[in-house]
Amino acid sequence: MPAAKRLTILVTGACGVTSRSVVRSLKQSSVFGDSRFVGTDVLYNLYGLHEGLYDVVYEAPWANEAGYRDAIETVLRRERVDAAVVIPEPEVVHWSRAPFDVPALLPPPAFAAAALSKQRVYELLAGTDLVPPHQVAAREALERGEAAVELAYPLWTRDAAEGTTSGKGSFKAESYRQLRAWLEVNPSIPAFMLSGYLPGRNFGCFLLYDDDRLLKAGVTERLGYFMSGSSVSGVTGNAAIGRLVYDETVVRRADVAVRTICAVTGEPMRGVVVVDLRESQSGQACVTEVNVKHAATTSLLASAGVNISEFQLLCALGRHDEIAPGVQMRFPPGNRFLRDIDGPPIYVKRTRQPASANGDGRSRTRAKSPAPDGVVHVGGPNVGDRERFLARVNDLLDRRWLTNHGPFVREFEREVAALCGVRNCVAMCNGTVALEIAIRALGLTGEVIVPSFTFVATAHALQWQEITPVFADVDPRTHTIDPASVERLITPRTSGIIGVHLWGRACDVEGLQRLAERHDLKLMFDAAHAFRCSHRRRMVGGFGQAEVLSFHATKVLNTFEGGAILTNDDTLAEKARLMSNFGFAGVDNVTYLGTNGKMSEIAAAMGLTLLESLDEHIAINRRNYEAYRRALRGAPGLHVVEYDDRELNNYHYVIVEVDETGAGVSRDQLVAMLWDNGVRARRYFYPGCHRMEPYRSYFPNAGLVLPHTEMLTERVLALPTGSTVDEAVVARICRLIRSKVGRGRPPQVGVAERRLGVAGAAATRA
Ligand code: T4K
Repeated sequence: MPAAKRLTILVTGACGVTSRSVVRSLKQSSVFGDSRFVGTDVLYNLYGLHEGLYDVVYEAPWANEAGYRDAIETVLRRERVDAAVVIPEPEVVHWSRAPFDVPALLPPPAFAAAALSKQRVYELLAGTDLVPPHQVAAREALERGEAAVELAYPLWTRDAAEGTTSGKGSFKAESYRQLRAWLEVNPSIPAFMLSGYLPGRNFGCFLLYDDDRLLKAGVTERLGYFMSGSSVSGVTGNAAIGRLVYDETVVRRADVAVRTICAVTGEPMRGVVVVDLRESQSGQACVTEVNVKHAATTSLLASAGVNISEFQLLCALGRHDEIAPGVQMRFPPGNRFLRDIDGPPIYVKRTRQPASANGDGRSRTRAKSPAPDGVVHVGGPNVGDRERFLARVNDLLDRRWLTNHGPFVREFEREVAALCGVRNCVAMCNGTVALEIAIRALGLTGEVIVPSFTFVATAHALQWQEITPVFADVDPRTHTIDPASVERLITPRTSGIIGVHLWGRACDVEGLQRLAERHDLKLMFDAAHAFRCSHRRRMVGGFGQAEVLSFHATKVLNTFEGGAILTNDDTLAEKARLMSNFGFAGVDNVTYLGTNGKMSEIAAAMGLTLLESLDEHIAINRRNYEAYRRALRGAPGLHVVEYDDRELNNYHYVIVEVDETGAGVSRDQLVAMLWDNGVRARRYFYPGCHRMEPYRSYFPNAGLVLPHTEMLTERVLALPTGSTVDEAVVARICRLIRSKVGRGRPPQVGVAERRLGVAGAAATRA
């Protein structure tokens, strides 16, 4: 096969920050990485060449000067250029009006010209809610007096001149006095763009179009942002810390803004644009400007695995089929970046490494143990980075948007959906309400089959709606619902099955699915324990018609209280969302019987913060689980229930089965001893739902058909783990356990007999 031709790529404005960011991206590309890079620039400042990114750079006049076309044409000819990336804006406008004979994907001419002026963009978007209230005011008018200002304070001022960067003349004026002072220190600005101050989050939305189709979209969010004057190179601008995210609402609004402008100019859209947006007081993302080129953050996207410069060139060359499918740019969660004014931006894949991996002791989310009172719990909550959580709390207080599907909840839903590989995540106030709403939205009625060996919420969520939970037995090996037991319980009144992925281990999903199909039943899962777990290499979240998570304080990821419905069914998701908000489908329009199941902003702030250290917490869980396994190996009568290491697990529950015959001590005696020593081990899920009210009264004989549940509820012990437990605590707990097992009085009856005995006793009690 002949070797692929080495391409020559022209990048204009070569010395500029953005052009260099594009070349850095292209050098990371598997398609264009070994290309020759040719630059053109006015070369008034050579600083930008110090990185040695280009093979050759030519001097060229400014784009509005007479010699510009000749200079570019000479370079194109001499270097046999295969494709071009055009930057900055004046050159984009020139190329787009009068294209050169080389492939380059540029925005259409009237669009490019309009975008050059903030004033024009605001005029074109006026009448929509995409821009805040605004006015352009001449310096003299403002100097004459307060009456020239039509807007309420605080307001945002910028230089209204065409083509200036957003930073120039930017200032938040709280009063006319402050505005006057700002005029004094900016004598060179003749007219100011005044607009309503947008206090919320700050985004740059990257959009790539071709043939009027949106091909790629992604968002940079600036978390800290400050004007920094100028760098050694003479470049003026700002520095930012931020992160790469995919924010559906922001993308939608940016796209609508672009389409609105195109509707006026009458051009089909193409090229790369970066729309800057900021959120208003009510969390509405508003456009602050539209850039018709890449941004200095372009190479950060490439570092995160999304090379938009590569996609743009592939479009220019007509090689669309080589572009990865899907509009949404996916970035690793918890990423961070630092973009200095002019240095190469720095991309940080995760905010922190798992404590076990770096061991440098600097992580603020390290295990702190034992707990302050010396008592250790099964569900000691993970807390995460306080400063980041408190910064979010400050944000939401500043925004004064505390609940009702606010920006943190929306972001949390997106991150959870992406992590679970599912189309929809509807966040809720807790797992139980999420179960209730999922059950209702799915239309379950009559009888629904559930395991008895689960937290009682699984059953209550049904009974609360007067649907009868019918208890199935579990597989004694996996502790999850046994499809054979389910099948025996199906009656004409059965409408569905709820499997529970107990301890984060997925049910026999396929067995249940077959049953559901055969008997035309709905299938959903209580995945309260199974966030970030997989089954047959597919993430839990997309199985059945819906899956439900819990983010209770004691869970691997907590939002204090919280839960979510995950589903690939958009209609079901929409229905569940309406039901969680009283059935409101818009102001004053109630379309369903609903309840209040909404997650609050502060809960989502906690969830987002903890997502940033999720890997760390899972690593801690795994370390504790391994430590328990090692320390209890060979202990008579004890069996640590194992995780399947071929799957993704959150290792959140350390479960031990105590066989009294071998251990010489009962599970309950062990628990009593541990509690006496400050170890709050738990008998999850004793005594089984069927032995709790109201079910015990409704189904007095249920135990007869639940032999494995009866056996496990007598044997199972959950041991403390999580970030409040370290290896020393695990060692102490295991020493306590070992001091007791294998020494006690031999029990009177064997396991098999005892098991029957318990079932028999249940029947007798009944
Ligand atoms: N489905 C399943 C399979 C579930 O396991 C759950 C909840 C649900 C559905 C319902 O989801 P949510 O509606 O809860 O979101 C705890 C939790 O309250 C419950 O969420 C969880 N399952 C269950 C397995 O454990 P309890 O009755 O054991 O809670 P409690 O208060 O005894 O706390 C557990 C341990 O955690 C204690 O040793 C104390 C410690 N703890 C607890 C809290 C709240 C702390 O150290 N700090 C804390 O802030 O149910």
